[in-house]
Amino acid sequence: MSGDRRCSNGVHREEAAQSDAQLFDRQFKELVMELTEQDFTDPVLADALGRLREVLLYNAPGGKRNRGLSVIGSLRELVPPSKLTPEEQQRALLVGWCIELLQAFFLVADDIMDASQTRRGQPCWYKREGIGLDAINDAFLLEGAIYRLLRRHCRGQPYYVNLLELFTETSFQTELGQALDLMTAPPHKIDLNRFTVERYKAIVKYKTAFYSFYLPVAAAMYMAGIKNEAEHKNAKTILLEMGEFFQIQDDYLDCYGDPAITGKIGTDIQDNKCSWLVVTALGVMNGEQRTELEACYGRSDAESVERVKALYDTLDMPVRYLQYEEESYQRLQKLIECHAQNLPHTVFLNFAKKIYKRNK
Ligand code: DMA
Ligand code: MG
Ligand code: MG
Ligand code: MG
Repeated sequence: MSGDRRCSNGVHREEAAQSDAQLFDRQFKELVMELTEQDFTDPVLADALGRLREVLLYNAPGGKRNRGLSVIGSLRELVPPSKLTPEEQQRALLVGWCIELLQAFFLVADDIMDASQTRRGQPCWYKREGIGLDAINDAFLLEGAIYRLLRRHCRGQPYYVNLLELFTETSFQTELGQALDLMTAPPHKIDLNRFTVERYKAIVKYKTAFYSFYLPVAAAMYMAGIKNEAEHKNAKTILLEMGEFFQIQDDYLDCYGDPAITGKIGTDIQDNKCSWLVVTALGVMNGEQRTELEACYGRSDAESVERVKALYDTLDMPVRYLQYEEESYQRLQKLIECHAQNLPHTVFLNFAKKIYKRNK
């Protein structure tokens, strides 16, 4: 699997990654055209396809594209360059876009459910003039687009069914995770006892880690012909750990990130969310502080939100976060050592490089 390597040094790898990113961006326009002009040609659908086009253009690009680009990135680590045909590279970029579409589908819905204002530096889709809850159907359109594309481009491949099952299974896991996330945060029902470490871990594993980390690497593994369950289990162990850390960062940035950089304004405190910050803070606060938190968590007025943030500051949450980040990074390196037996470590290390110390 790892014999014939083109990327014998970091320079080639950087170059490949750069041109993959350019090809990836260029491919998007083609996909939009394909979905909106070639897939269905019945003229009575013109308005609906126009809508789909708008939804795609507004919601699919503009993110970090880490998930999408890691399909081709991982495939390059798994298959020797001489065996990777241009057609297969195109398909890997396409499968990457399918993951970005899955992400767009979840985010459009997530922003409605979380009552968020902005995403990727622009108003959330449902917040746009004249959109509102029609965005629910737009989310379904984004999801549907995934399977149109997979069918058109991958139907003849030996891994087609594996990819289909992977996408549907991962979607369901994410939906279960979102259910847990929402149920643990009922509006106006503050019960700090709900916010346990166990519940937190379950939420983030299901709502984030499977689709953001396991999905892109598993897709590349199937494309490379790696179907072996033990191999997938090993990769999953490492990737779910990364996913947990990634969501912890997301929770940290919800409160401490700069909206000009993250592109979104935090809502976790107002939404009564079981965030890493509240779970960790609960573990170190005294009774008086707990009473204070009970009085101001999960409320949308600015003063209550400020009181929660003041409490987080008193408890040195930014320092605790940095400590956690360092520990998590060390733990991950060990996991890669133990679990990435037959898989090239670079598959995981490249991913890790993109997420540790991020501010976006
Ligand atoms: C996001 O959790 C999970 C999914 C499946 C979209 P979140 O609400 O914390 O995400 P964000 O902070 O981006 O709204
Ligand atoms: Mg959200
Ligand atoms: Mg959410
Ligand atoms: Mg968040």
